[in-house]
Amino acid sequence: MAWLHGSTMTDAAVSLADDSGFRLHRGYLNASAARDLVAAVLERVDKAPFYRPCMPRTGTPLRNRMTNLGPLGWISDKAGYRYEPCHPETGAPWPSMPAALMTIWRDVAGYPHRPEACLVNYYEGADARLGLHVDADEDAAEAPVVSVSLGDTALFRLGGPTRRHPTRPIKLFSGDVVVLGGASRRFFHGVGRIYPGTSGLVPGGGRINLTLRRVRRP
Ligand code: MD3
Ligand code: FE
Repeated sequence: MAWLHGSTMTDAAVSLADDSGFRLHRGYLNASAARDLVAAVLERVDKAPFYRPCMPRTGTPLRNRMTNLGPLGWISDKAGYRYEPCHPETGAPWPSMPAALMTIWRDVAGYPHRPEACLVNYYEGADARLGLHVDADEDAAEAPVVSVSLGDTALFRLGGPTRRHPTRPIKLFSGDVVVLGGASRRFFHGVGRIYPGTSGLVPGGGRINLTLRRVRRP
């Protein structure tokens, strides 16, 4: 298993040997917990539909549709990347985060303050992916990012502090929870591909990734 290369096992969480603060909780949610979480998310997506944001300056549409839950949501438009309290198309406040997500954060984040944003990324179809980037739009730089994978398997790539740093491929399965703390919080990362039809969890197929973030300094 390629993703285990150079890693150590510590009570169900996989860390990299260089201990960059990356933690993978493989199978954190069982199938029934994952199903309940998808239902809670999609119920909220009814009121805050997936939409396709645009790139700063150029206005080119991003590849994947997204929405947000919680007091703040990550958005992108011609003016830039930022966090906003309302959906850019409906103008309504983002729906609440499901209680299960707060429980996951409390259990794995190792951070004493609540997350403020849950970005819901929807990877539809065989060519869905996410280019290599860093998450740098949050002021709470000490807070980790927590990610929950639901639905089809993804080939995630974790790089390092610069774009030229080599990337490691890590398969993320439905129910996996990843914590990006410490130095890994500022590492380049992306999604190389989705394996269509590997899970029936998301209605109509595809993958939903939830990223929980603290945005403002507490
Ligand atoms: C590594 N999402 O929303 S989740 C993103 O699968 C994002 O949708 C991917 O990258 C997805 O910004 C990856 C895992 C993840 C999230 C945040 C990170 C990995 C990260 C921040 C720093 C380093
Ligand atoms: Fe990211």
